[in-house]
Amino acid sequence: MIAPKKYGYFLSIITLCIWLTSCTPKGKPTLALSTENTMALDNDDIEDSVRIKAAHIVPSKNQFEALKDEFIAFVHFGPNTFTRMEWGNGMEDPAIFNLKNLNTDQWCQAMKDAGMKKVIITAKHHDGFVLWQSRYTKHGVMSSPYKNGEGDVVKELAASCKKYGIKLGVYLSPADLYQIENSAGLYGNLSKYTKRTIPRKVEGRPFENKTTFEFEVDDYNEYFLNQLFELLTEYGPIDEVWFDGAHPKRKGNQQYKYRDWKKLITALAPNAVVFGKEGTRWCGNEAGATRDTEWNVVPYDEDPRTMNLFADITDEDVGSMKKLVAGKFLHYQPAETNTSIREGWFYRDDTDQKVRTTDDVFDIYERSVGGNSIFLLNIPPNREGEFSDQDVQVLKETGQRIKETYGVSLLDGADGPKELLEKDNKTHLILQDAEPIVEVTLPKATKINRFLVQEHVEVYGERVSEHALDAWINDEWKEVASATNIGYKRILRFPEIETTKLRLRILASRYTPVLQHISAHYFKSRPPQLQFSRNSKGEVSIVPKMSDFGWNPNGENAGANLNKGMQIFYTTDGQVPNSSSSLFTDPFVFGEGEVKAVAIMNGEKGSTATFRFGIPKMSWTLVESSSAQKKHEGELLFDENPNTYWQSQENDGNKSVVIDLGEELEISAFAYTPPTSISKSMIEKGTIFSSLDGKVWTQQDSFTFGNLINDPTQRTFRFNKKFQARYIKLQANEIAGNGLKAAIAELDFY
Ligand code: FUL
Repeated sequence: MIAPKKYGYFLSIITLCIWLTSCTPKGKPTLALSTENTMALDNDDIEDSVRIKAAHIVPSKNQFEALKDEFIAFVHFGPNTFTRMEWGNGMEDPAIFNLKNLNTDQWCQAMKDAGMKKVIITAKHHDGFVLWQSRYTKHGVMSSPYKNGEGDVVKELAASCKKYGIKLGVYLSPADLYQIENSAGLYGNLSKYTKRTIPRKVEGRPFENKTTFEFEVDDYNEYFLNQLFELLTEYGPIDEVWFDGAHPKRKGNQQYKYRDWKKLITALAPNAVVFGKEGTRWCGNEAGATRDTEWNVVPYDEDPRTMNLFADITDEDVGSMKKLVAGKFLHYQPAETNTSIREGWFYRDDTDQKVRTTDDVFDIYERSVGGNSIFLLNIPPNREGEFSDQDVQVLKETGQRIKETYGVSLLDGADGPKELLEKDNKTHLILQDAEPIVEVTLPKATKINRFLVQEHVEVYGERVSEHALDAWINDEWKEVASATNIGYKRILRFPEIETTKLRLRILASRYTPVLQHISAHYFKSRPPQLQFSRNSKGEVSIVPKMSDFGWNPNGENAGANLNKGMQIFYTTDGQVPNSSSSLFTDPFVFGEGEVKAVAIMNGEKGSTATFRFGIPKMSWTLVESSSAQKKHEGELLFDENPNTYWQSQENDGNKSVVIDLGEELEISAFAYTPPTSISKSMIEKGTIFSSLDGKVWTQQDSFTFGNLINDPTQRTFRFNKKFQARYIKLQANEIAGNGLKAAIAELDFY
């Protein structure tokens, strides 16, 4: 796409631009072009001109507000809270939403304690059940026992948000199983596109807001627009509209007229950033993983300002120069790192559903907010209409940690560029030197293990592509951390140092770097979180979770450094471990049951980690698998290695495995671990059969696991009744995403 003959022509345009636009006193310009939220690339563009354009892409006002919110909450609530499903089927009786109490003040208090600035509620999840008093459906709170059908969850939350100063956003699922499944459903009903007025008038339910719109739409788009109208006009200011791209099912080739939705949103909620469209984008996983380099300037093949359909951006590389030059448009679009505090998006129970520890949440906070993205953490309310105690505690501790660590800068009183040290981020510093350096001298020797830096993205976009931090140690500069881009915010984490001087070196940038803020911090490191594994000999190992400090500055093993002097203690009798429990030194043989472990470091105790191991698999054998791909044989589903898996052939109509447990055992539950390296073979629906002799089979139960592709984590299924079995058969009935092969990374029985 690069046309060399036009190179000279292009350069003269750039030179002209440089002359015509702002030049700083030393002569090096800060702006070569006017800044835009989206820019087209021309056939004339070469790599250098694309780089300059990329350095002039800035966030829109709404995107910049969304970035500044930094840490925001997600609330998944609805029939699934009561059915314990991840995805409903749309055919649930609304009476299932048997809510007796609702305490949205408690949600907002917990969010405030965590330092969260906004909450997004699933006003309608994929099942189509609505949490507000919509005029356009009866499938929702109006038909539930909550306040005798008069309740309105969105209204109660909006009132609490106002009281606690938290912004409100709405998740309105385009996929709608109720509208797909019921006979009068509007989704994919093949209705004609005709001119319709939004909102559609409903007898006795006038709107205070008298705005109306005319759109050429079909029944489902009209329904969707009417509901957006209600949500955006009757619940106070809405700061985010969240469009999920997931679809458990589709029908009638239903299309979404997003450009009409956008017109309505722009008019009724001008401050709302739109997720899943051109506003903000999915980070590409639901596990809280972050990219080392999260550019917010990304390429598009079409103009995102007029696009209707937005594909997920899941690649590791989202905006390198290589990616940008291959695009036709450059667009600013921040990522939201979205994950749940609990295993799953909806509340299931307080006993088996794991809750993330404070260490975990704080770690994701540092990686996401400190990695140029927005941290969207889901806290699913329980059946009492509250956040559970454990979740509240984690939110509180996370908030305290954020405040303790980032509430004060250790550069206060330091000697260095005032523009960057100022607290209120009103000033900025243009770094014009060929090798830009920012140096600060601290008032006294100070312990530091975090450094925060921000670019002035609002005005100058993101430009830095490589930087490093040095500290003055033993009379010389020593590099303590390095990373790629900065953008809105970068937090550098490194093992503790004591120093009087710091030096930030910008090693590469797309254009003149313009920084807005720097600060240094000390995080009182806690003993690490732990993780468990069991090998094929049945031996259990307990090790620090690598995701905690999985980066490798200057080739050092930062994890090992930080964990110096740590000891791990564990119990197998359900007791909470302490320094008098068994000391973990070597892997130990362990059968079925729960292991609890804790790391103790410098007299301080970390959070207790718990893992429930299933029946040991040493004497299991494979009786048969209906088929298997090469290198994915049946035995791999019980080799205690989640990275290997059984995978059936594509033309296997049976998709089943039979295992001999080696002896007759009592079974009460099973866990399915899907492979994470392939996404099209996860078993969404299946049946479990048991046998005592391998000949006579009894069907025990059928299971359904939702949302596996986006959230490929281990799923547990409890049988209605315990049973005795020596042989187990798992029959896959439906594969997620209409896949054709079945795969199992590990199977566990309890
Ligand atoms: C996914 C959905 O399918 C999940 O249920 C959840 O809402 C998550 C945030 O997005 O795509």
